[in-house]
Amino acid sequence: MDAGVRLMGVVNVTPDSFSDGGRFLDADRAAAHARELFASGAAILDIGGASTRPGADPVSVEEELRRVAPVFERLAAAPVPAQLSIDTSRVEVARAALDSGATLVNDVTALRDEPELAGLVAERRADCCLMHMLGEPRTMQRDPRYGDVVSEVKAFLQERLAFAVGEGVAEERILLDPGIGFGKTVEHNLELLRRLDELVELGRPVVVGVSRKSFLGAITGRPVDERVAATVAACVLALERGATVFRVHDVAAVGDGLAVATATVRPPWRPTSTTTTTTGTPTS
Ligand code: HH2
Repeated sequence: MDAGVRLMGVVNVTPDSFSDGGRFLDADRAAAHARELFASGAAILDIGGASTRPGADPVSVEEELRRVAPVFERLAAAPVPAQLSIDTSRVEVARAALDSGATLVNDVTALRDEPELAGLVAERRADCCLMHMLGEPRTMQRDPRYGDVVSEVKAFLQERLAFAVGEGVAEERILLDPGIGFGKTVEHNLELLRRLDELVELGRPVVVGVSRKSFLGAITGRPVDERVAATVAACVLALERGATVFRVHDVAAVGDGLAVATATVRPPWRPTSTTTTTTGTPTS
């Protein structure tokens, strides 16, 4: 796949995540799942101990740490050659993860919940993903409204980028994310995907997290465990509009979709050895 395109595999160490809650609450299972996602093609493993699904109640810092710290310890004991990301907005949780090998902090509050997190990211020279969210998870899906969703999300990300840089985070370490499903209607999500190129204009890599989300269910009528094809379609369109990092649960399927998409929209395509005959002709 194109060198700039990266899959970020989701490792939810939670009892209540919207699509896989409870499946990887045990640290051994979560670490094994992370390794499987890496084997399937994830360049980044995003480990989180607090659900941000609509309506989710916040968990304590102690509980969040109790969930994720053992997973980072297991991965540090037998390292995986992927970038480790901590999905948190808490300084204490981020610090523990950075101490155990994480080099990316994925903060869905874009350094608003605990602004001191910016200083930690700067000091550790970590990468940082800043995501847009309207409101907070408990209430964000109650009638979200925008004038123009794309310009508002863009202005927000621009302001958060400036904040992070002002706090000492190197600009080249920052990723931006429109926060699909975070205080947005189906139409808001679609408009953001349709006009993603406007966010790419901010000059930083754009991350998208469409994986299995409810707007895909609203369009296809499918339950959460049957949204892989819809996820692939949304990722392919996001790629075409300039996204480069894809936060997904179904790494292998999305990887195949993006491999075809990158070969098509970012030529030249080169055959891999397993799909070529001895004469160098692609087999199918
Ligand atoms: N979405 C979720 C969580 N973290 N981070 C970024 N940067 N972008 C996203 O779109 C994003 C995110 C929600 O998905 P999931 O982790 O599967 O569910 P839950 O929050 O219920 O654990």
